[in-house]
Amino acid sequence: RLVAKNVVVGAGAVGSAAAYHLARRGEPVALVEQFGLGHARGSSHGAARITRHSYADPDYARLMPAAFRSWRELEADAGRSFYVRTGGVSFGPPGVGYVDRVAANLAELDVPHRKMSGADWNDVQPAFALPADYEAVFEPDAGMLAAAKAIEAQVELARRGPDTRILTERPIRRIDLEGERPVVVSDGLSIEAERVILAAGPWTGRLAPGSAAALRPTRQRVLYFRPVNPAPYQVGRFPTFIYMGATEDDAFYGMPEFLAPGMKLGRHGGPDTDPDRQDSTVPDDYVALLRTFLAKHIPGLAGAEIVATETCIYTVAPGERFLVDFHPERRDVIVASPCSGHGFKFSNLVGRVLADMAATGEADPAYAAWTRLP
Ligand code: PYC
Repeated sequence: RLVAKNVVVGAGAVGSAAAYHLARRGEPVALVEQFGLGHARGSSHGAARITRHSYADPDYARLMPAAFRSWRELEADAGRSFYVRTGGVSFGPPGVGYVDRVAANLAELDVPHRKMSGADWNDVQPAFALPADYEAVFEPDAGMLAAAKAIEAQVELARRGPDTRILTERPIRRIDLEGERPVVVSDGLSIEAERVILAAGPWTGRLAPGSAAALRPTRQRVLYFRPVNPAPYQVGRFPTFIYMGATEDDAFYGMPEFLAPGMKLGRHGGPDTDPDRQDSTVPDDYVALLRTFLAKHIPGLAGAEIVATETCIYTVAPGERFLVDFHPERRDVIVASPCSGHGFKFSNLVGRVLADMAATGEADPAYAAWTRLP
């Protein structure tokens, strides 16, 4: 049996960020991961993620300036950069209201942006062929984060703390809350902790049963397209994009080629799944759906070769919000599921918030929009 001051369960984007921020505060930390570091079974793998202030939900838009700052701080600590500025466009058919809400939030935050019609956007960016009456808003500061490299840096910086242990291949079976202190139970190993941060991605609901009903793991398919002439779709010429249609499942995103072969594209949303099941199949009808989307909006990519595929899991909370809170009955267990398919850009900041919650036993009201455990 080990005894540890802070135990973080899960070494993905959020857990590694929490360990880094605890170590940065001079706190001892044990970071426990059920697989190897950088594994592809959860939500944190892959080369890149979109970052943007362009949010329709004002609670999340308002937290983006702090999220951008937190990546800059990580870059300063690590001595290398993870953010690349590509610009990002959000677009969709008229009447949906998404673009209006995004533009209103950008205006409120004083973030540079330009709202325009589909026709105007096509003039700016000839790779696109949006219907003329579409609505679009372009944010020049949107871009991408080098996801895998940033997580590696967080782990590396966590290791530089005064007393950091990283335990891999350690599946956590349960968190025992019977005694005075929480005990994190693995096979042949129990760790008694002063505080536990549970950041286990799609496995979080199982380890924090009170929150399980609110957390729904869904399986996403991500495809990498490489056209014969990739130059117009590369960083410097092509932006990240978010498309939002009239229905919940009519949502797509894409980003230029960056640290991976091909341009990344996916539908935002997927079927419910069991995170223990490994399924990397990509159904033909899903490929057809993406090609139809491309034919209508970015036609030069519709026939492009698919050079790689990935699956990953979203852990979706009600309203696509985050779930970051103390356990309802005790302050020494913190449950963190800031995902819902849009969490990576916040993950370093969430790590800092979690480290502060663990160290002080208090939640900063500035982040109250996240802290909603049912
Ligand atoms: O939050 O920008 C985002 C995003 C893109 C794809 C999935 N989430």
